[in-house]
Amino acid sequence: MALNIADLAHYRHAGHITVSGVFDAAQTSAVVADIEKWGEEFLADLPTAERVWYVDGGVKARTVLRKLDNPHHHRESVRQLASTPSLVEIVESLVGAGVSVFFSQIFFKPPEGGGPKPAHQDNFYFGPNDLEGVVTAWIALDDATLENGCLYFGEGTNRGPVYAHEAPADEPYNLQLPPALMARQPMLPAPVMRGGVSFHHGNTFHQSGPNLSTHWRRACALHYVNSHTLFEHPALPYDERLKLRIS
Ligand SMILES: O=C(O)CCC(=O)C(=O)O
Repeated sequence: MALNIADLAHYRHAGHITVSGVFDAAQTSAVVADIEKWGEEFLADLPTAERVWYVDGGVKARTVLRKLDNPHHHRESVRQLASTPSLVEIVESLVGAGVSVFFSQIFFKPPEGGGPKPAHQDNFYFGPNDLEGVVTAWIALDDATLENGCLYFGEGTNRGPVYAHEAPADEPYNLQLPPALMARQPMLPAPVMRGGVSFHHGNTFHQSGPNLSTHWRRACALHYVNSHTLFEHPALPYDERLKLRIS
């Protein structure tokens, strides 16, 4: 499932590309079952002070997780996704051979109010020594649609700089691109069907809307680096000991 020359040219130009059908229904269902179980355990043990980081503020009727960090470290089901040869082949074609997962996240985006993720650049969060050495593989565990909060991208922003981000005073983790910059940046939706993967460059502006549907929009984001890329000046703490060599 390697990318062809036209696909690679599209990625270099637009800063992202979607590949359908990388995983089948059995694979996505197994991961969903596993992260649901993990999420219940995590929520039960979550200290009050950390709830604001992990609980979705948009869903008022019940307590539900917004995200979980480093599933590649905690869950065998996600390690299997991360080392799937067809996925790794694409990742290597984008950043070069010899890749590792440096960080990963489950985004739950629950039905009936799951909150939006404001526009940001992963390379501001990660501060890599090589801006070209980071690619995110965003795996759709459910269909991601306009209604349930698919990703939106700023076409070609991968070819621009990394901008300073700002965060609301009470949400220091929620770093985002300044509103004045976003006012002049069109963002285009990129729906992905379950089992498809959206790959984006670390500089590419991206965001997601709220979940206005009655369906989950769960996804697993694997942040890969090539063999010489490190998070040298990260904006938030990332634990390098959790880096997982894949190839
Ligand atoms: O899934 C989302 O809503 C946000 C994803 C994201 O920011 C990422 O994968 O880098």
